[in-house]
Amino acid sequence: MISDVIVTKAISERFFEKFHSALELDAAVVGAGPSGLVAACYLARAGKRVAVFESKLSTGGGIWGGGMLMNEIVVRDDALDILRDFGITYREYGEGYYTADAVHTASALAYRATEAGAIVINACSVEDVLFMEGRVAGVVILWTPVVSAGLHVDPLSVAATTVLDATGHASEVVHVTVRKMEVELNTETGAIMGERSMWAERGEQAVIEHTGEVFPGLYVAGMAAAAVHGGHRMGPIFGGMLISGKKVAGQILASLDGDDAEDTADRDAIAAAR
Ligand code: 48F
Repeated sequence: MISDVIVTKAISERFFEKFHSALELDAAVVGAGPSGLVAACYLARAGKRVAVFESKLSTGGGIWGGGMLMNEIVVRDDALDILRDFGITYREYGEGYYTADAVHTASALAYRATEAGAIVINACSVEDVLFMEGRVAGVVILWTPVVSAGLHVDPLSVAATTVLDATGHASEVVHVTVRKMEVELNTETGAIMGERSMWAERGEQAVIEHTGEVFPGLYVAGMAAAAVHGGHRMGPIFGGMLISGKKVAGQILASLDGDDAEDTADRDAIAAAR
């Protein structure tokens, strides 16, 4: 006999266990696209308390549809070590180009991040940041259906030593921080520079180069790094996103652990941050 009430109790108790352990974090990752999931995985593997807040029901961001709904993605050889680390199968296309199935890739990234201990809270939008003592100190969250329905409901807060904006083109966390707190960012102009048109070669470089802290406590990775620093977009080539996620994990680990980072954290991720 199945008790409907036990099913309800099991779900609610287990969910709130998870939710409570996501309230005081070393890193709050906003957005479960490729850069956010890779960052979350390396942070969790290094033993950090990390949760990913994803506004959609599904993780994976822009991976699923590959290019123009053809569900394959392209990576160059510089990101193959990350594919291998996540157990993602890929095939050589020729001259340093490789392809991977988009559904397989999106699934593997979520699987590895959660396997490592990252908590994913999905259907949950970050709509603001906690801002204290001149730094970003956490995120303000609300269920996405509440936001979409326009219900007048107050959000709740999560404290985090570091916050990663991995929200892709929209770079929503940086936007809300600049809009509400009028902060100066660590960009060439001090402001959000906006994304430029497609140029894969430059875009891939810019994403990696600009990955990092843009304001005390607030980091950018993936397409958000390009959008905040004025980089080009690059379409369905994903190596830069993966490398950016690993790089930012190393930077966050170095900032959390200071001089002990090399001893306590994932050496490989720290090396990627250099
Ligand atoms: O866009 P997305 O996949 O970010 P990414 O890691 O990768 C970019 C590529 O997918 C692609 C590309 C490759 O060349 O350009 O676009 O930079 O994933 C961003 C995730 O953030 C979620 C959104 O639903 C998506 O899954 N997101 C956006 N805003 C919020 C959010 C928010 N305010 N709160 C929570 N999640």
